[in-house]
Amino acid sequence: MGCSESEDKAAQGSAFISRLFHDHPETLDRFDKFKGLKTPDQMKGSEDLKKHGATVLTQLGKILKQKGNHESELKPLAQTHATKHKIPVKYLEFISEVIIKVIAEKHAADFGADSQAAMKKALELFRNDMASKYKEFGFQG
Ligand code: BLA
Repeated sequence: MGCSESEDKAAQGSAFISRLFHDHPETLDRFDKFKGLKTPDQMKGSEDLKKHGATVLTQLGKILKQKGNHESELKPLAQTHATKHKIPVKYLEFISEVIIKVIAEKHAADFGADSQAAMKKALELFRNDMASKYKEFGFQG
């Protein structure tokens, strides 16, 4: 209530990321800057995690809005994720599952089977295209 759109984004984005760390703790190892976060409370209180959450949601929103026509957004993202962050495709699968799970829990009434299926499909397309770009950057993912 009374939250600005950017605050919502930070809160929702960081909810996805902390759920990812909770369900798949090995993903935390990819983040030098979040390695020190040990408890759910520490994660909730981290301004840096909120910032990252907002970054992730902003970028994901941009990509999904392109409905597959996302080459110009995807390429630089695939490049950093392949060559710098080294994020396996498996982890992209994990975050996709988490996104659907968290939305389903928080917004059950507005996220029925059809919406879930549509979101799942959009994230699959995102992931498949990331995976093929990874290969262009020499990362098997
Ligand atoms: C950084 N991740 C970023 C950035 C963006 C995204 C825009 C900053 C710019 C860049 O480095 O390219 C985007 N991150 C996303 C999107 C998703 C996401 C769209 O999670 C979800 C669909 N990146 C992943 C996954 C992990 C990940 C699954 O996609 C971890 C398991 C890690 N992203 C990751 C790391 C950084 C990053 C380690 C660098 C963080 C930093 O040090 O600032």
